[in-house]
Amino acid sequence: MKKLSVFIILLLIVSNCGKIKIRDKILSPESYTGDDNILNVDPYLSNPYSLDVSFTDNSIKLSWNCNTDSGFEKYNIYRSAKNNYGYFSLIGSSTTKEYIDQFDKLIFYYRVSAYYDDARESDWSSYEKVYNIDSYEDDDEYTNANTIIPNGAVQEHTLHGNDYNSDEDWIEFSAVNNTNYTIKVYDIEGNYLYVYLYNSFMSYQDYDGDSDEAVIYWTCTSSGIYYIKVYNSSYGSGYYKISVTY
Ligand SMILES: [Ca+2]
Ligand SMILES: [Ca+2]
Repeated sequence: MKKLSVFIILLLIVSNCGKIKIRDKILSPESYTGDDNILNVDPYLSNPYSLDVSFTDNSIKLSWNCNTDSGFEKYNIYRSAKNNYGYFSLIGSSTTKEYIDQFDKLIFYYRVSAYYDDARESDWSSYEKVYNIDSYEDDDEYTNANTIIPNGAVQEHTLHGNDYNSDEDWIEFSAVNNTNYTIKVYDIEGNYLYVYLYNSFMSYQDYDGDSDEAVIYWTCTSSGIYYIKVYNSSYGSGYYKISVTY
């Protein structure tokens, strides 16, 4: 009887360890540092593909495709601030090929897997990098431009557009006659960014465009409010910092 009790206790410990191990692996993949199966991965299951991100009602909408097998239960959605397998965390699940998320970081990544009712899980989809909606939106028209203070704080913006819907950012500043200004857009991510400078009559003053750093050196000849427009010439998404100095 004693032997049987010990056996049952051992059996419970072993089975619980197994459960905890699987659960930990699924819920805390950020603890993983290797590059083989971080989940209870079944390599024969099809993983989701064509993961896409769009923005709707200030939310992030994920959509994807997948060829599922029998026993399919749900999709698991993972998010990371770094493009590294070891840093992705499970944030939610969906029984459809869509997921709506809200997150306040400017740049991060998603991956999706398919989860089955016997605790098997497909490998992750390819990652999708997200340039989130920044806190200055909606600034797509010069009438909604946000103010930047010359010699003041640097601003961080994103262009959250995609192939069909481009973001455009307007920023205004007060300039003084006979002063030399430097408008610098730097730490650029994404495709070719253009920076345009206009006066308050929307008369074009100057421009620059670059994939690393775009700079306008400009001398003000009439005090007033001036407008900066930043956009991506290929409707892509991206990130930049902007400063105005004199
Ligand atoms: Ca923006
Ligand atoms: Ca904008």
